[in-house]
Amino acid sequence: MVFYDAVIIGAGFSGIYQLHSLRDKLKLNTLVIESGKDLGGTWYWNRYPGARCDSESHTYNFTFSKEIFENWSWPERYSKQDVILEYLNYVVEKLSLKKDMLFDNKVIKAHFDEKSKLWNIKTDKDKTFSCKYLISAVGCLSAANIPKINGLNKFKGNWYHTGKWPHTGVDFKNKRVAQIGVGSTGIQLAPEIAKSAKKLSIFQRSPNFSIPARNEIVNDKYKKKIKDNYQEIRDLIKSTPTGHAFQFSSQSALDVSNEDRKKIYENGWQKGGLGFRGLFKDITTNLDANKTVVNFIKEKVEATMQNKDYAKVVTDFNYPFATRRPTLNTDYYETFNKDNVELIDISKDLIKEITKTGISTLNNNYEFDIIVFATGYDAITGALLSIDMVGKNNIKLSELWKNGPLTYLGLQVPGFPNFFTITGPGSPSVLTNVPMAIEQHVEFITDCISHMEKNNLKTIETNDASSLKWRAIIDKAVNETLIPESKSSWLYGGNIEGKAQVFMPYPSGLPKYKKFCEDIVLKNYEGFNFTDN
Ligand code: NA7
Repeated sequence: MVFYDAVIIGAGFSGIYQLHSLRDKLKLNTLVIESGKDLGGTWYWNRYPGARCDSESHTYNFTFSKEIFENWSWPERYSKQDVILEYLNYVVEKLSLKKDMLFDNKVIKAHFDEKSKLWNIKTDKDKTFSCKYLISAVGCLSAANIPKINGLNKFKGNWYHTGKWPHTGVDFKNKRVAQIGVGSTGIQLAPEIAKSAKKLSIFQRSPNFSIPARNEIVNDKYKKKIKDNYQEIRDLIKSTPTGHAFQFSSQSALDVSNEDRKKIYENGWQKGGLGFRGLFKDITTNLDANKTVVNFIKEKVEATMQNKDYAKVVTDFNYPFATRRPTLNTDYYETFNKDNVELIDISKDLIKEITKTGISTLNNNYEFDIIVFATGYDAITGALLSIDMVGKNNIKLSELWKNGPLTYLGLQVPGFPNFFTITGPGSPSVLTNVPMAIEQHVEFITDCISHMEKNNLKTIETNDASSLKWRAIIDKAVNETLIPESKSSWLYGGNIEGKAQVFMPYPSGLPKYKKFCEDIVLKNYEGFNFTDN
């Protein structure tokens, strides 16, 4: 068994910055263990055609180093998967991090030893390690959700999940393709499959709101402006609730005339991007305000789609706008105007089973060569719970979280000393431009470990009271919004059969969260307990 001061699970954005911080700032002997054959996390796995980030490129990167920021240029408004992967490799190379990463090893077990106060870790390749600090950087959207549909094992064609896309790519040319799922991923993917498939059949269970991305190649002048404004950009994206470079309007959607409101929505629609949801302050808190945007989007989509039956299905919204993560698209609605694309409403005609040759619904039998699952993830807790994690007094994480995750600040779990979670449940994570949440968490964890090392402290652990208090703060805050109108979303665990329905991320924005953390540190890490032997 090899000893490290710290072990980090995962080599995506979180693992990369955490390794740099612990190894280069605190001089701790640190190892990253990664299940993929290389670094990148989400951007290593999600190689499906059309995979692109919804955050604008210059905001979806690290900001901790001016030099790293300024020496990189993003070619498009939103970055493609392969470019983000190239960027992460650039950062890792610049900081010489790869030598401290172990790939192709999935952590399958992590048990806390109460005598030694160390974590004992085992991987699927039978490698064992022990460490003082264990940090989860497993990501919120990494445990693929492959729906349990009867008969998948009988299917004679090929099937894929978007989050585990083959590195060799998939050839759709002249193929009959089924795509199940129309979340962010499915909406990016469908226009790409439709370009070459003989036929694309899109299976929709719930409609999704989607705003035009308006992606574009950026020119040198724009690139220079980004580089010249490092500090301003950093300050801005660290100060907005979502970690994006847009502010929410201070105006109510109900305080303007119908005409003015339409103009504002139209401008937002033409501009494209996630900023659309910030056009009025009460879109996510007032149902009447929300209805104005729903009606606008319906009109836009109906005007785009030639098949009016399809238009009805994709706009049959059964939850308010932005109560799930809004998606961005490039020609998604236009794709339904192609002759080789059909829409199947499986909320009415339920999938019965997968057969040798395709998919049977209650009313129809369809034949396919390829089935693509764009069915999302066991989000936020799935990856962590796939590890056999045991804390003090033999508490299993799966047992402790049976009725929903319990953490303090999304950073620590009661009964799991010296174990930290980056973007764990209870963090602002997926409700923000995620790298901004990651930078905050990594810096908090690094400062905390530095404090422990300086003061010869052995363990840090949160307690039940603090985590219950944190849960109550989250519940109260989310209940003041319209988000509970969509409990079937993955934010509530509603997409996974049998998963406890609990709202998982912290919903009140990054600056408020950061202030919480700072106050806690000033009060000598209130809510955490340290031991020194
Ligand atoms: P999402 O957003 O979870 O979307 C998954 C889609 O798959 C959604 O349309 C689901 O319908 C559908 N789905 C899931 N399970 C089934 C079953 N069993 N049958 C039919 N349809 C199903 O995942 P994405 O990968 O698109 O995006 C995840 C995040 O990645 C995204 O928010 C960004 O943060 C990046 P449902 O709506 O549940 O009825």
